[in-house]
Amino acid sequence: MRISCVLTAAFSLLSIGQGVLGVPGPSPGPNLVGRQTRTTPLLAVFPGQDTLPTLADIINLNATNGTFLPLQNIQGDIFVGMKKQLETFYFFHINDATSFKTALKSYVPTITSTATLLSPASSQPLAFVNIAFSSSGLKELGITDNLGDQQFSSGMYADATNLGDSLSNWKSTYAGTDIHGVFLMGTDQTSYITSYLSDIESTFGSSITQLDRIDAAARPGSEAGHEHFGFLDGISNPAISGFSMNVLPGQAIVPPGIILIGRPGDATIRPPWTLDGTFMAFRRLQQKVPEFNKWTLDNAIQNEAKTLTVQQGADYLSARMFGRWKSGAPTDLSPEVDDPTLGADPQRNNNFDFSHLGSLLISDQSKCPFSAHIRKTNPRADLGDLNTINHAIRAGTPYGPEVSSSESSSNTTTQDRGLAFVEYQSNIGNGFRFQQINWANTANFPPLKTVTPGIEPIVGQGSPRTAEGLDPANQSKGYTIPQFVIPTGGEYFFMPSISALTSKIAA
Ligand code: N7H
Repeated sequence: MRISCVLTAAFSLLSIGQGVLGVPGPSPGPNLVGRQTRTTPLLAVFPGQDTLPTLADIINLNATNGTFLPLQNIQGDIFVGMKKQLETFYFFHINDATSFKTALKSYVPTITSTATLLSPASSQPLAFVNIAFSSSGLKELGITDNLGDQQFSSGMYADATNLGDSLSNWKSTYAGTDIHGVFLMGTDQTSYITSYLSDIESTFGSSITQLDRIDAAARPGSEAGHEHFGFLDGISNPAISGFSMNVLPGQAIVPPGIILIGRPGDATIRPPWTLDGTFMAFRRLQQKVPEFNKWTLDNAIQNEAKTLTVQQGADYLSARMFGRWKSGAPTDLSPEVDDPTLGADPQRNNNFDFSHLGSLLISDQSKCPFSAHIRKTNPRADLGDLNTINHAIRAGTPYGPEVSSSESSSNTTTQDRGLAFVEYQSNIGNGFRFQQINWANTANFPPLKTVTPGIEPIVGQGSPRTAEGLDPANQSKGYTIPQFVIPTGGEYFFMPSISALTSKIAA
C-alpha cells in the first residue's frame, strides 16, 4: 500500500507573469451585472471530497517550502472544478476576430483565478467564469503557434473514431471544427448564471455566436455529488505538488507540469506564452440510466451466502462495474456491502491500491474486477503505484433532468441526460486520451493478468464489449455489456493563463 506523505519535497517554482500568489484575482469587469460579492463561498463541498485549502494556507505552505504556483494567474476551474453546484458551458464561434479581441481585453478582469476561488467568500464573485479555445479558435484569432499537442491541433472530431465513438451519435454542432471557444460559468444560483450570460452577450455582441449551451448541475438533495447512474463522483483526483495542502491517504501525487504547461513534469517544449495553461478535454457523454438499471437487475449477482435480493444483487454488480459503491466506498475495501461512512470519508475512501497481503495481484478479482471503471482509469498497484504521467484532473458536472417515472417504468431513456465531462492535463495523449484508448478500450489492460480483463464496462468502447470478473462467484463468466454511455460530442480546448489572455490571445 502506498504511504502518502505531506508535500515537503515540492518543486521550487519561481512565479512569472503577474507575480507570486497572494492577492485575490482581478476585480469584476466593467460590464458585470452581478458585481456584488458573496457571503458564502462559491464552491460546494460534496460528500467524500476533502475541504478546500484557503489561499492563506497555501501561501503559508509555500513560504515554508519555497514552492510557488502563481494561483492568481491560473484559471480557477483547473484545480478546484469538482466543486460546483451549477455549471454552464457556452460554446461559441468567433465571427469577427478584431472586435472579439477588443471585447476580451475588457472582459479579462472577470476571468476567475484559482486564488479568487480560494479567497474568503467576501472576495469572491457571484459566479466564476473561465474561458478556453479550440485549435480552430486560436487560428481564427491569428495564432498559429504549434502548441505541441497533435490531438489539440486536429480537434476532437478528427480523433473521435480513434476514441471509439460512433460519429453518427455526434451532435452536428460538434462534428467539425466550428466551435472556437467555450465560456465555463460556475456558481450556486441560476440567477447568477443568467446575469453572467447576459453580461457575456452584451460584452461580446455580434463578435461571437453561441453554437451550443449546456446547463449542467449537481443532482438534487442527497444525490448532490452523485452522477446520473447514482455513484458519488469527484472523490479521486491527483494531488498537485505546490497546490495541494495535504495528500490524502492513497491519493496519487503528481508534479504540477502533469496538469500545467511549462511546469516541472511537462516534458514538451512549447511557446513561452502557454505557461500555466492547460488542455481541457471536453466530452458530452449521454447516459442511458433506465437501461443501465434494467441491465444490472437482469444480470443481478449473488454473494457467497446467497442472501441478496435482486435489487441488492444489481447494486453489487454495478458496484463491481465501477469499483466503488454508490456511496463512493471502494469495493477494494468493502467488497460485499456498501459502507456509506467509508464512502464519505476522504481520509479513507482512496486508501487502497488493489493489492492485498496473501492474494495475488495478477489473478485476484474477488474485491475489484480488473475491468472496473476506477481500476482501468487509475490502475494504482497494477502499475506498481508508479504511474504519474497518465493522471488528469476531472471537473465534470451532470446535465439533464432526473429520470422520470415513465422512463423508469418503460426502462427507456426519452430525455437527454449525462455527464458534461471535463479533464485537464498538459498532454492530451498522456491524460484523457490514454485513459480512454490505452486503458478503458483495451481488453488486455491492466497487463500481465492471468485472464483478459476485458473492456471497461462503463465508458470502454470497442467491439466486442465484453468483460470478465464481474461475478465474484464465477470470475471467468464473460459479460457482453450494452453501451450505456454514448459520446455525443466534444472538443479539445486550450485554457490559457489569465495573463496570456491579454498578452497573446487578445493582442
Ligand atoms: Fe470516471 N461516474 O460519475 O459514475 N468516474 N466517469 N471517467 N473516472 C470515477 O474516483 C463516470 C470517465 C476517471 O483515481 C468515479 O472520483 C461516469 C471517462 C478517472 O480511482 C465515478 C462517466 C474517463 C477516475 C465515475 C465517466 C474517466 C474516475 C469514482 C461517463 C476517462 C478516478 C469516483 C458518463 C477517459 C479513478 C472518483 C481513481 C472515477 C463516473 C467517464 C476517468 C463514479 C458516469 C470518459 C481517472
